Amino acid sequence: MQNIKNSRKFEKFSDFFAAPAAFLCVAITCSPLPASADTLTNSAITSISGENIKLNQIGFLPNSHKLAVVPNGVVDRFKIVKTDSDIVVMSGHLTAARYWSASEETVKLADFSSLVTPGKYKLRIDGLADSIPFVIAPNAYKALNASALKAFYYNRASLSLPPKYAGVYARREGHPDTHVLIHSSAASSARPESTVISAPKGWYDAGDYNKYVVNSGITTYTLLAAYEHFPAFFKAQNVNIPESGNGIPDILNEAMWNLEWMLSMQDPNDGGVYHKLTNKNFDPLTVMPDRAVDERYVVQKTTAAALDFAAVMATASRVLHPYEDKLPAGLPARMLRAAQAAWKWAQANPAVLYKNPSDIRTGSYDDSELSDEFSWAAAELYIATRNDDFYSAIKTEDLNATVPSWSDVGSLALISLAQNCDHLSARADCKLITNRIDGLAATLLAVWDNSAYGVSMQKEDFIWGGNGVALNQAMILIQAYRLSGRRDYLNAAQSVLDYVLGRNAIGMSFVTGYGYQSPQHPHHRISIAGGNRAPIPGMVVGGPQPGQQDKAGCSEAYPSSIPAISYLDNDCSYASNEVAINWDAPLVYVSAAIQALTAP
Ligand SMILES: [Ca+2]
Ligand SMILES: [Ca+2]
Repeated sequence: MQNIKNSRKFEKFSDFFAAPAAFLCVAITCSPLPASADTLTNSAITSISGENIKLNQIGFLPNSHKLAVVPNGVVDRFKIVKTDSDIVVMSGHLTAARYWSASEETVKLADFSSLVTPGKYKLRIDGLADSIPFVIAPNAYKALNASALKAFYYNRASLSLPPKYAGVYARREGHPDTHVLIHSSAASSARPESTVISAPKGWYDAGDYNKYVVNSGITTYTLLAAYEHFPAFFKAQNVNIPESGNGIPDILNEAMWNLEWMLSMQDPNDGGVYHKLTNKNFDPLTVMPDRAVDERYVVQKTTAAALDFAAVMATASRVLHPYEDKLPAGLPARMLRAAQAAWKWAQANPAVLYKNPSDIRTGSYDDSELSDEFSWAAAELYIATRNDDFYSAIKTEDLNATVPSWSDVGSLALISLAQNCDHLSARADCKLITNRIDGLAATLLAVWDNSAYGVSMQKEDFIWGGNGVALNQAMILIQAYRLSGRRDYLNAAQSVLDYVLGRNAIGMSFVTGYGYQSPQHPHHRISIAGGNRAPIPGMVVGGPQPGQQDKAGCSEAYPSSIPAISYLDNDCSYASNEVAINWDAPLVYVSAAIQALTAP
């Protein structure tokens, strides 16, 4: 399933190292950074983390499940004190010490779920420093959620960002992408090599400025699903983007920014979809979008791109339908027709796999297992059309639930089918669909229940983009909770959010701008090139993983090779500290879900 081979980052930056000019840029930006008084160095974080109490640094909802990780010691009790008065508001027993192989630590857990009164508190253990202050608040995750969504706006291509919306992150337009060349790998008789097409908008994918259909597919889907599952939450949200107040929820406006680009990635002559829109090489790390002016290309039509496109367009036609009168005329219907044309192309071209042409050195997102993409596209087309031929094409009997990733999208079919089971034809086996989701969630729950850190992630989940793995585990747990109402599923999902926000072996929040300690130097060109300001907030970094594929280009050493500690807050570290849209989208989903589903 998910492993390092499947990580496009690995593929991508292997190529990165093969490009001498780009490598030089890495070397330059990896020179030692000036010490900053208000940021802890990575080594400092690690040196204190072992003795520290670790918990979600953003805080909790009153009815959240609430856990903290406590270093092993002789004490077996904890207290919670109010920060303003030092009054003890509760005390409790720590769990027995247990070993977590991912961090090679033995720790205890403090469960303070019964504390539900809003306020500001610290967790106290005799003989240890108090925990950082944390809040219990009814809207604990609303700002985080809005920021995670706003991060997409900050990463929009083809748009200038004025101070009115972007504040200190205002910048000039980058990548109009109105003059994009058909690469030789994508040439056809109707569109020969070097034909000019226009394909503006979309989001920059990650640390780089390229746009990839496959990865933006799952990303856009995750945003659309967040709205489909929690419409009231998002209808009430205003994230201060140009489309705020236009009668369409901002999350749908944000999804539209990429959907409009994706539509332009389809060849109208045959329904095929280009795999990516890209430079030939990565831009230097220190170049802002408006100064990154390399020629842009669309490269090779692939089966995976056609199927992801079909799935996302069919989903969008469904989710956007209620706003049809506020959208360009006929857009949902146009999206469904585009989805069907892409599906038809994939039927005729069922095994066209992506491989970077020799002159293209950017991310590849290559995937050789496409049965899950066929199932997902078929499922979304079935929901949109209720045509039983599409249901047959899902092959639900062979479709096992797995934790979603850009290359493993089968569970997205199950999620959409479960969501829409009330509106399907008699062919749909909703019981089987529910059981598949529940079966996977039960496996994750068992891990959570037995975990020393109280999380569903295990040592093997610490791969490139492990925070994305974690948040997609939470996506599955949340589906199981929505289907079964079993509270443990929501608690386990809360624990994933806790992990990403600070209850981890490093003791830091992995979301830029959120938490007492958060990434200061993400591998993200706009944040790096933007100069002396905090990184763009609301972005999830990949997180610790032992591969350290970037260490040859980093002047700072990783503090450890232990999976859950192998992390470097340095912009050279694309293997642990890059950001990506497909890790941000599940943070949008999960933080909204927990805010919306946890009883007030
Ligand atoms: Ca809006
Ligand atoms: Ca696949």
